[in-house]
Amino acid sequence: MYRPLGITVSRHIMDLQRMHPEATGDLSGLLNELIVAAKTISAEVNMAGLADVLGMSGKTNIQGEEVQKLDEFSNNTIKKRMARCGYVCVMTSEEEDDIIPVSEGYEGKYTLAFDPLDGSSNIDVNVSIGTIFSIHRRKSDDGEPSFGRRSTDSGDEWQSAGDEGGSAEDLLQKGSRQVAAGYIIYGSSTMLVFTTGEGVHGFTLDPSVGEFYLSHPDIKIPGKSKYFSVNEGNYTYWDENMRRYIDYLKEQDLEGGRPYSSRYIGSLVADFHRNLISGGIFLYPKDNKNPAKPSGKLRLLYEAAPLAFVVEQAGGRAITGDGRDILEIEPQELHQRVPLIIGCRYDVDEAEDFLSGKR
Ligand code: AHM
Ligand code: MG
Repeated sequence: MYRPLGITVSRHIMDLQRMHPEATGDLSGLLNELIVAAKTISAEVNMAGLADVLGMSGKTNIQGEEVQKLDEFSNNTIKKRMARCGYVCVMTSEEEDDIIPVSEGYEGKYTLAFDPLDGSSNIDVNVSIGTIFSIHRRKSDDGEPSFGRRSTDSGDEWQSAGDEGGSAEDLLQKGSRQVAAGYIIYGSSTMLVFTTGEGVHGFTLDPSVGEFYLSHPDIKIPGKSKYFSVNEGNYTYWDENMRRYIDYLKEQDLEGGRPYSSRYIGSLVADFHRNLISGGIFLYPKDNKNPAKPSGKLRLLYEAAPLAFVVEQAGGRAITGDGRDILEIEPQELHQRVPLIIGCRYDVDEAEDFLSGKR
């Protein structure tokens, strides 16, 4: 069978590291461990229709072992692998209430926030789902530069780390301080898309050899699109500006490229990935559906910030629609929700004008 002599993701990571002679290799190590976890999850996702993985947890499989739901399985896989990898000091997961400490003696200099399996309502219906991750340096680290460190970081507030575990404070850092972020989409093929602040690169898993190969180097999102992704069922809960914007996208203006087409999968990674590659704007705005969730549904640390880092590195933009850039938000709590408007720069700018009442 033909096998391309492609660039594997490990080689790509080593190449990035080589561009930074000061790098210790910890970020490379961390990414490689995460990739192993992703491959494990991918294998399980692909077996979902065959093995007795679907359905409620607490069931037993043919060997009498307890079967976990896929989102639990994904959470546990990442947690266990990363807790003893030696590169992270603390983690947080969308699936857990509190911070996840790492094993004693394995404290590293990075923090990891992850959504182990986003779009879990789509698991049982064979729709693409994904893992999202976000990596920061711990606040208490010495701040020595390594590859992936963003050039805007001054490093001023960084102090000596010692070998203690990290805290929630280490995780509550704004998105502009991420050193790496990305996602794995379990779709018609499994793809890893990530950035370390030097462009966005996509890798496709060849399941027969268990390797991710570089398939989408230096991804750039189109400047403008003709697609919008939003749950229009929430129209009645939106404010007037948001309604006017969506009405505007649906009006006929052939020269201006309207009406836009609608594409909404209801699985953030799938919607985002589609828009990243083919162009589009995704919106999960604030709404008044649930008074307990005035900022919409999506989470800053696990969903909005990592995808914002990816989209900005690809030339796009991510905002809240109330005057803030996603990457500039100082998180107050681990599970904080934010409105998310993300995608092609022209479209996000235009949405911003509507949502701020300028148009
Ligand atoms: P989850 O983290 O519980 O899976 O929920 C997040 C998902 C996103 O993938 C998706 O964009 C959104 O929820 C869809 O929500 P809705 O069904 O309200 O449109
Ligand atoms: Mg999620």
